[in-house]
Amino acid sequence: MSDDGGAAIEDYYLEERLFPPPEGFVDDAVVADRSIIERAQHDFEGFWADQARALDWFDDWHTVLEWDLPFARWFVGGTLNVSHNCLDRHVAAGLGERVAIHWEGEPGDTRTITYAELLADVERFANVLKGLGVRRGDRVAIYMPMIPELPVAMLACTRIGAPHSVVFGGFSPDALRDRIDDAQAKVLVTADGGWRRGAVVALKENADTAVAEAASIEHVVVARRTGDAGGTTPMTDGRDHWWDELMSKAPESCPPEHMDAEDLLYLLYTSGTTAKPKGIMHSTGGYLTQVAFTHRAVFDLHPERDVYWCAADIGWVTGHSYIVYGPLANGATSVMYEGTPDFPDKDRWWDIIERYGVTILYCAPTAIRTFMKWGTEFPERHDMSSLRVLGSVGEPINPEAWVWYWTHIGGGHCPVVDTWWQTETGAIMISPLPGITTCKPGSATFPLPGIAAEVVDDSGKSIDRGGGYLTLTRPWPAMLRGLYGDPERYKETYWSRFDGRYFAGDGAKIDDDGYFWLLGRVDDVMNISGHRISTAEVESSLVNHPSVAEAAVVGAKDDTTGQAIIAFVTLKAGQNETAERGEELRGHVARHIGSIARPRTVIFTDELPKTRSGKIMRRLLRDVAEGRDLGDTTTLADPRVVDEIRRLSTAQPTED
Ligand code: 7RM
Repeated sequence: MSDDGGAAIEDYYLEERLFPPPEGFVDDAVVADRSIIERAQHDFEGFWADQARALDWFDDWHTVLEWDLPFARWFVGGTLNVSHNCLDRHVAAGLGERVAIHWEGEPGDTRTITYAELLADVERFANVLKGLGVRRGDRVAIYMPMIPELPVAMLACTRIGAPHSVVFGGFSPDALRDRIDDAQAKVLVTADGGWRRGAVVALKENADTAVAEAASIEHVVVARRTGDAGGTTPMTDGRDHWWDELMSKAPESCPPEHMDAEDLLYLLYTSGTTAKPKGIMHSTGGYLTQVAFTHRAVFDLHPERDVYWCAADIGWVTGHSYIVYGPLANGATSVMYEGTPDFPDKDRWWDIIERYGVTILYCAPTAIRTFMKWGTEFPERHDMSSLRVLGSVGEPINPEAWVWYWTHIGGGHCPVVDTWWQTETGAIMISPLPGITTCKPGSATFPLPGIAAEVVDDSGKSIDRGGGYLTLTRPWPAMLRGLYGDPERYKETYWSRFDGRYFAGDGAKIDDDGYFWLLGRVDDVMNISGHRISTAEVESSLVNHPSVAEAAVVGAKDDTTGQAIIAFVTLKAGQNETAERGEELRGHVARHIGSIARPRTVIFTDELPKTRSGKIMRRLLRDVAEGRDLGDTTTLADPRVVDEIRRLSTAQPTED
């Protein structure tokens, strides 16, 4: 990253503007007292211990951190319970009537759930699980749509000390079976179906296929969501049980288990470089400490008055940390929405913000760019003056989308926090702090208090300016504790590339003012005639062109240059996909970054293939670009996109 377009990147960001915290934002920002930032710098263990003290512990820890690189133990000797921290203590503090979840289903049905009601459901469901033979330490698989029963199931697991493994509802039966198998889960919690763009996703049918080949499952609990709309649901006698029938028979009260701070809270599978998914292990005390702190600090959360909406799916880590555990640990009121932004129409999101008076919105750049593509007429029809803070996560946000978000959604009065973190880090690591940080659109700005991030060059030497690899140099409380059943792979994957450092897999650059810029996965770094060019950089340049809504760039094999840049581009409404436009875009990138970054081919497509979590499927695009077999596409948001991209890639490329 450093050996080529360093200067070119500077050129591109010459247009960078500074965005200080909006005037009159808040004078009572959660982190307004900068002394905590200083404390974190001088004594990071003491700082994290302060944050841990904000939780309820049954027994105090005796040691804040034991660090036997790369294995960390935080708050050693301490005991606590996550569901107690997320529910009981708020009810005990008199907040039982506060709304925990404003839930909205895709068809428009709604439910309002208070902390007292959520606690009651969680206690009952914890007893249901116990009744099915689940004991402390047993794994429970969860395969559900975005309905309130999902967080109930998760919290019930934490109450009895049974680690959960949530498998995203868009995954195939095979993917579900592999995850159940790896975790040796005893019980599967699912639903008859889920709603997606007006159609029923056959969850129970998928679950049946998976469980037929997953011998560890003894019982399946089925929540009712789609009912008859999904056809009749076959139930296997003795194995399958309706959620509501078990709940009506379950005892009301279930005291929380006293869990060790280091006990496994959950597994979350994420795909790595090999076919076998990695079971990321998260702990109890450290994880909850960091998600609760970051949720308060990064979103400037004032639980007594904020209405917070994280528009992710709980099937991904963003939902685990910032729909379920962070907000509930902080006693926040959240919106939880089952559907997609374009159903039944393009007003849905803004309508939700208006109706619930959402004050904090957290979503992905891919959503923001989609909204840009649709145009400002949709948000403009709605009163969104309740918004105070906007967040972004999942991939680098291009400056144009950042400024659009700031201007058209935030109305210029909301800080925009671009939050960098990973399934593995468990919680936000690099992000602005609202009310404090002066932002640069496209930059995640600085590591949070208590976090030590450094950019290193190829040899592992830390550099304080320029581009390289993002590493973490000290343990952090929410860090993964390992890969389930594979300690060697944990060491090898994260701790072996650079001595004594956690390597995040991301490229990053530090600018002259010390700001961190995430440049995408280093496996997305292209090598063109020996020059390293980041896919994110070229994408940023493309989406900066007024005609472009979205762009994904991949490096395809090229006999002369090693790799060639192939750009998949979605134009804004009303723009024409002509060869001239393709030429113009190639020239545009060459002007912005340098001719070395000029895409060889521009392919126009109506939509980009994305995983359900909104990440662009670069591997697939690379395959399309190189004309290879497409393999498994089950994590695609819309599989038809593949066909379209395949067709277009042969029909319309503009070549030199
Ligand atoms: C939270 C999440 C992790 C990868 C990570 C990055 C990319 C996430 C940002 C980002 C630039 C951001 N977990 N990423 N957030 N890149 N700026 N603010 O997405 O495990 O699913 O993905 O996502 O490449 O390594 S994840």
